[in-house]
Amino acid sequence: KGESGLAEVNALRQRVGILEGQLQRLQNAFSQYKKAMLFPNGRSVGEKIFKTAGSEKTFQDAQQICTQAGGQLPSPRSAAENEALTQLATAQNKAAFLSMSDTRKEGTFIYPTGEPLVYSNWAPQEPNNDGGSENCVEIFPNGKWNDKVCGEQRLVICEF
Ligand code: 289
Ligand code: CA
Repeated sequence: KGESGLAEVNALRQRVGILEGQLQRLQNAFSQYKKAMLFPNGRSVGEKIFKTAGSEKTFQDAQQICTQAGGQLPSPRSAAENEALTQLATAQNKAAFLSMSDTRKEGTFIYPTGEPLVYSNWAPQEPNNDGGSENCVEIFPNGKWNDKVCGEQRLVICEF
């Protein structure tokens, strides 16, 4: 009994050693994969990833592109997330659409989930609903936000 117990412990030790090696190789491969995946048009913030393909589309088309890719339009919920989007917009020198809109109730911007904003970075005097028909939100290369007509074409950035 004592000897067979020792053999079992040794067998388990060997299996743990093998698993540790496999985990290490997986971690190395994942870290390499992340770097390659984010180069040059992606940014990661916490568990979020933002990525742009560089093209410009209307809000509706941009929404569809992101959804089809398994993501969604970007919902920056903190200064750090806004900064990551700013870097992508700056690199492309283009304003990009965010996910939020006030189509349901003028003046109340919500996420696609229906939740009201927990963070905002409006440019001075914005949102102003210019011409009475600005229900979408663009982020400028300087990181500030403007409400904008949804039918305009803006840089597509998706959030994953
Ligand atoms: O069509 C008006 C827009 O292009 C923008 O014009 C001005 O920059 C400001 O009035 C903005 O609020 C507006 O979205
Ligand atoms: Ca505006």
